[in-house]
Amino acid sequence: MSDIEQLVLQATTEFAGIGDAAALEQAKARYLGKSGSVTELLKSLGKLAPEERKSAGAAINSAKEQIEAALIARREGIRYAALEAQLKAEALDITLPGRGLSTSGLHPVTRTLERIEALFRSIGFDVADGPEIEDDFHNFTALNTPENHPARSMHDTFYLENAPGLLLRTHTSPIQVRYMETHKPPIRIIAPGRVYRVDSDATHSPMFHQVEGLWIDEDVSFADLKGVFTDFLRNFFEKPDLRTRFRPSFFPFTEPSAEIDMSCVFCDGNGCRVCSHTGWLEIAGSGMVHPNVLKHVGIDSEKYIGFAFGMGPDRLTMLRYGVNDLRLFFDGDLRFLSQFR
Ligand code: 2NM
Repeated sequence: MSDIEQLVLQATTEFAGIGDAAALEQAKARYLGKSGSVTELLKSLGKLAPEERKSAGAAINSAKEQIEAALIARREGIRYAALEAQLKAEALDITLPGRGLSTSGLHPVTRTLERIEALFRSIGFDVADGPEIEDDFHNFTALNTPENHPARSMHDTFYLENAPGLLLRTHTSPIQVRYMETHKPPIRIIAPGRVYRVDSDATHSPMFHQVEGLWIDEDVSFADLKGVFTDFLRNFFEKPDLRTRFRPSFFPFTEPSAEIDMSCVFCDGNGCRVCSHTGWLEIAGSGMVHPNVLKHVGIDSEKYIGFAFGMGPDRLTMLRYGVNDLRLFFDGDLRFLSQFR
């Protein structure tokens, strides 16, 4: 290797090892500065014989160019490394954690409603629906509820402020009224849905659910009511030995009327805290549809008769899953709801 090639190798190797801009400029001065090695070589050309000057000059210029190129490349390298370091130091994390995938599930009350619907469909009942904003006729008058009945007061019923005669239905019976207005017997339906009453404490929510049932035909009896409802409860709670009892009661829309109790599903009727040591749980209201109701919907009350019942699927859900506070169903707290996935 010639001295010039040696010099080029030395310069490029030295440059490559420098990581600091000031140090690089000092190294540059040693090769390309006023008294740098390359400058000294160029000055020495004058001492050479004229015939040698041309080739030696070309070799030195070539070496100078190579060293300058290495210098420029290294400057770029240092500048780029400094920029990289700055970007890294000033970097902002503009990302957010992903939302992730979670499993969804049906609300426990929805599961109960679907279970009730499936059981009644299996014995030939249809599932009917209707509006949550009702009129006075379908919610009260058609159901034989007198003008002065307390349920009609503003203390018990939500009336719409700017729509006289309209209210939030207080039961799902108006669904059945509408169904009877538009269908001829035999009628076999259940009417599930949301209902609203002015009531709010540990055991009452202003919105809750109801499922009512209705069977109208030429010879439907109270015995049919007892059989259908007892069978339903035994299937719903998966307790073949569950017992029911029917206590005389009063509703404007049924005559006779009865409260339905079932043997406690926690102690099988032996008495426990859930049933207040009685062995029984109140579970539904029921009765034979009042002839006045049939008259209001244009069904011949001399020819047709039937039973109706009404129950609270929210309470059924509490009993089935062992939940002790009704409000948990309507708070929307996932810590509670996700236990039903
Ligand atoms: C209940 C209790 C007893 C009932 C009556 C009717 C209708 F529309 F046929 F007259 N629907 N639901 C009824 C009867 C509801 O809920 C405690």
